[in-house]
Amino acid sequence: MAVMNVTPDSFSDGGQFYAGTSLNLDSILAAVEGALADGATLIDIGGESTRPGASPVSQQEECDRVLPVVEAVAARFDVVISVDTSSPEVMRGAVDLGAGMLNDVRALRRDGALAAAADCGVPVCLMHMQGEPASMQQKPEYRDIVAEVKAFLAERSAACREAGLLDNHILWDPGFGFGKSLSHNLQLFNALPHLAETGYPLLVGVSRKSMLGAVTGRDVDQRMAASVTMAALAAERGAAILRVHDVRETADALAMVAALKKEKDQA
Ligand code: 7PJ
Repeated sequence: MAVMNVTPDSFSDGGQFYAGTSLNLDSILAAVEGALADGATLIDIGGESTRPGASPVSQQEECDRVLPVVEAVAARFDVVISVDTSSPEVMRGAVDLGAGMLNDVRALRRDGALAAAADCGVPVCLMHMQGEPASMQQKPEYRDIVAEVKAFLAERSAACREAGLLDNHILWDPGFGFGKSLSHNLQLFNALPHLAETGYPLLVGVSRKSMLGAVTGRDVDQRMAASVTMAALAAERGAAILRVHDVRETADALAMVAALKKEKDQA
């Protein structure tokens, strides 16, 4: 899954598709074309920065950013488009225009989001986050991070089924970096095989995140090796989808993981 942020302020790639404050559609289409050539099979389009400390955007602003991009990408490419949003209006608008998946860092907890997702009828990624982006990294606390994340995702999955979503349209994401210390993130990562046992496909997003900077001491533009390594390890531990910035390098790493698995399965 290739990340396409259509925000002026995302943490690793903010503003890359902007000329001043106006969005440049051609530069986005070129980036999508590149990501597909590099091996992406899903494109995740987001219009709200959820970096630590970010403030929320209005639904109107988010619609204005995201919907023209979804429309243009859907018209031009045969690829599954995921929209990274918590906003029911963006969900409905994007799926109307051809999006095939919803990715919500708030796990459909906003008013109207569960109903919107059920009406959309597409797969949904439920992500765990403690708190809100504006304050989530201030003092994250858990008694048992793995048990709490798992219980949260199970509760949200039950809410989804009650709202009418199909069980096989639900994906889980532990939400690396969202209200978690380095130790919390590492514990969760080590627990991926345990989470995978639940049967929900796992989506993992660690690409360029600060947990990698905390371990390696590298700035955000120097975290590719750590990102690719973690993507390969996540795949080995049962992740089904990797949400990444460095598509080509990650695709090579995943090809190696897949080759090892295939050889083993044949033995
Ligand atoms: C994630 C996400 C993630 C899912 C972002 C960033 C911050 N959606 N949206 N999982 N992260 N499902 O790209 O680092 O980890 S935005």
